[in-house]
Amino acid sequence: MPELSELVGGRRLILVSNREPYEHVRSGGVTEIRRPPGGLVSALDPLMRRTNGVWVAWGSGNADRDAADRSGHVPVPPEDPSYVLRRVWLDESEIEGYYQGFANSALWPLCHMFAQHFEPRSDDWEKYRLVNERFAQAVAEEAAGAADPVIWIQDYHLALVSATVRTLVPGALIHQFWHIPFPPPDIFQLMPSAMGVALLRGMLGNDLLEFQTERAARNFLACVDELIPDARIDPERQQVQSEGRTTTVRAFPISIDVQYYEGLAEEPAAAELAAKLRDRYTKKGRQLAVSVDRVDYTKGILERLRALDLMWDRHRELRECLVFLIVATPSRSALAVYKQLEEQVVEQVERINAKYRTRGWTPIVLIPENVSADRLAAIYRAADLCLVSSLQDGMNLVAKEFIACQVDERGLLLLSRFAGAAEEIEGATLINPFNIDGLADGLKAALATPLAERRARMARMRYDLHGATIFDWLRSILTAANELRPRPPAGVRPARV
Ligand code: GDG
Repeated sequence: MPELSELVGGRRLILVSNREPYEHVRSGGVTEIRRPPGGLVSALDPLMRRTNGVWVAWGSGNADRDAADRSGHVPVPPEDPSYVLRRVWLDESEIEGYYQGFANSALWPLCHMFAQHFEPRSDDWEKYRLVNERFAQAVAEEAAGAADPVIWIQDYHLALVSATVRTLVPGALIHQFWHIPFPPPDIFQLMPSAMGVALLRGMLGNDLLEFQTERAARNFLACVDELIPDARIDPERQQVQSEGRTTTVRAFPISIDVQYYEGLAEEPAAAELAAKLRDRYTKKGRQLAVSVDRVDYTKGILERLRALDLMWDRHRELRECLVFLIVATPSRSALAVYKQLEEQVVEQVERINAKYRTRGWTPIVLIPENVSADRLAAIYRAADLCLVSSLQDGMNLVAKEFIACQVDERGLLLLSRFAGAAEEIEGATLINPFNIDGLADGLKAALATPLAERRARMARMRYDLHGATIFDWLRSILTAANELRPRPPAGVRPARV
C-alpha cells in the first residue's frame, strides 16, 4: 500500500459520500457490522485509515444510531479505530425524496441519457436540497478548528454540497469525484432550468471537479457554457471562472485494487471453485461466458439477452457451444422500474432457456443475487469470455475486475464502447449494445477467437491494469488537488509524488 496520506499534505481530510463504509445492522436481536460491497469503500477506507480524517455519510443501518454518539460519531474501523465516521441522519421521507427520488429517478437517468426514466419532481428536489444542506452542515462542523481542511465529496447524490460548504468554511480546499457520466447540453437541458442551473452552480463550488472520462468533463464544460451566463471557460486549461472563483475540470479514470482481486482469484479455494465451474459448464468443448451487474437499465442486460437469442436463433451450430452465467444483483428494488427489470430479466432467461435447452445443456445460468467477493473472483477466473454491455456507464469496474482475476489468461473481454473503461482498456473487443445484430455477430466472432490471441490480449490488459490501479487514481487526484492550493509552509512536509 503506497503512502497516500502524505498526499493530503498533512491537512485534515474530510471525505463525504452518500454510502457509509461501515453499517450497523440489527437482525434477530443481533447487531452486526457490515461493509457495503463495492469498489469505492474498499479503495477509500485504506486511505482514511492512514489520514486520521473524518468520513461523513448517511447512517443507513437500522442500528447505526445506537452505535454512534450524540453527534453521530463512530470510531472506525471497529476492530482498530483510526478515523471517525460521522453519520448524517435522514428520515423516511428524506430518503425517498433525496435518494430514491431526485438522485436515482432524476439525476441518474439524466446523466445516463435515459430520458424515458427521467422524473424531476419538485418535492424530490426540495428534499435533495435539504439533505445536501445537512451534509454541508455536518462537513462544516467537522472542519471547525482544522487549519487547512481538504474536503473530498463523492458523486451525484451531493452535487450541491461544495457550494454551501464554501460559504461555511471559507478557504477550504474542496473537490468532488463524479462517478457517473455527464450528459451533453441537449440532454442536460431536459432538467427544469432552475434545478439545472442550481446543480451546475453547486458543482462549480469545487476547486477541482473530477470526472471518469474526458468526454464527461467536456460535456460538463459545454453545459456550463450554455447555461451559466457569467461563466468564462478556458478550454486549454480545462477551467471555469465564475463568481470570482476558478474550478478546474479534469478526467481521472477510476480503477480497482488490482492486487486484492488477483489475490482473491489465486486463493486455492478460488482455483478449486473455478475448476469446478469449468468442469460443470465447459464439457464437450463448450465455452463459459459471464456477466456481472447490479440490475440496472443502464447495464444493457435485456439487450445482451436479445443478442444471445438472436445468435442462437440464426446459428444452430452455436447452440450447445456456450453457457452464459449471468450474475444479476438486485439493486434499488424500492423503485418500480428496477423491480420490473428484475422480473423481466428472469422472464427473458426462462424464455430463452425454454426455447433452446437440450437434454444436457442449459444456455443461460442466472444468479439473481449478491455473490461473495471470493466466489465472484472464481467466476471471473473460470470464464472464457466476459461481456460488459452497458448502454452508458461512468467507468465499469467489472471490466477491470475480470482482467485482474484472469490469472490463467484465457478470457476475452467484450466491452461496450459506452462504458468509460472503453476509453482506457486496449485489448478488449469493443461492442455497441444498441446494435443487437452486431452484438450477436460479435459474440459469434468472440467464440471463434483462437486461444493464442486471447492470451496475448489478456496479458496486455493485465500488464496495463497493473500500471493504473485505484492507488494511482487516488494519488493523481490528491496530487492535482494539492497542486491547486499547496499548503502554506509552517513546518509541514510537502506532498511527495
Ligand atoms: C458506479 C458507476 C463506476 C456487482 N454484483 C456483485 C458485486 N458487484 C460489484 C462489482 C463491482 C460493482 O459491484 C459494480 O461496479 P460498476 O463500476 O460495474 O458499476 P456501478 O455500481 O454502477 O458503479 C460506474 C463506479 O461507480 C465506480 O466509480 O465504474 O460506472 O455507475 O465492483 O464487482 N460484488 C459482489 N457480489 C455481487 O453479486 N461481491
